[in-house]
Amino acid sequence: MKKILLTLVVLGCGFMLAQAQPGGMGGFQMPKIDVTFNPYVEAPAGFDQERANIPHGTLETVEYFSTTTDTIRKATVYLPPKFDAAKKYPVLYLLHGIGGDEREWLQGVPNVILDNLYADGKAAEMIIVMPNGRAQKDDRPIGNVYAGSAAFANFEHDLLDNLIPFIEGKYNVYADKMHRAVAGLSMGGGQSLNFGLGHMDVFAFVGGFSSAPNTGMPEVLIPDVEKTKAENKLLWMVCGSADGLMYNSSRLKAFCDEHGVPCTLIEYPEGKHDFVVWKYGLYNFAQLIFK
Ligand code: FER
Repeated sequence: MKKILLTLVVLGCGFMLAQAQPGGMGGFQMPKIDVTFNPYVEAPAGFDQERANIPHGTLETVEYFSTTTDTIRKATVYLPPKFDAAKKYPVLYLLHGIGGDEREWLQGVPNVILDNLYADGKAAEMIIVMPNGRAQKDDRPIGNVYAGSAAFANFEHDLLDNLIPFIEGKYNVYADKMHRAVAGLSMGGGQSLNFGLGHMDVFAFVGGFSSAPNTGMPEVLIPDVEKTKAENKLLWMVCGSADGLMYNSSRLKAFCDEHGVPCTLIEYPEGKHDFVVWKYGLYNFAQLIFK
């Protein structure tokens, strides 16, 4: 009897270990959903390497008052090379992950990637706004960052009611959906899919890179298939094949394919939950928006 019990315990532990995620991104691996991925095309060598002999954009930090948190909040802003205050620009809102803040995306050198795209004539000129997506009074990524999920959901209000109006007051930018995009990594990917598809009157272009479990169910993100087909201009996703979070992206991709909603999901070969995949995401997404 004891032997049988012991065997069962050992088998049970083995099963649980086998379920654990290789990427170690918390929780257990969700089942894989069978989808047809869009073709992966490697980014050209050097796409994320600074080139000395081309014009460079600039990075600055802005501060705005948020009625959502009743605090002054920060965002990092990238202005394209030869930024001209007399010209009107579209805006990409680029959102970070669970352990990040308004500076996390700098690890992904968005300024270098965009400078290079402009030098090669591959992207429309745009301003990139990298906010702090943890909308709570103390928005630093300290302690148990997984406990801050509600603040990531709350950012919907800060973004729509406070940050977008602030950016549109401070910079000479277009203020219509065809000139606004939202994309992000992990928790920021989930936010982008939730807010972008939830507010198609605000954002025409939506990107999710390695989107996290905060990603809404497809039926919630796309309650009206015909409306989404008519109003969304880009739904673009990427996730690493070795990232335990593929489930969130593939669930949405499967729904889109079933209902004829245009949607891209690229599986980054051997991609993990890191900036290799997210830089690739930005490199590609930036070329597809505002055109
Ligand atoms: C989770 C796994 C990962 C989760 C969030 C994440 C809220 C986010 C990861 C990231 O933003 O990098 O179970 O639950």
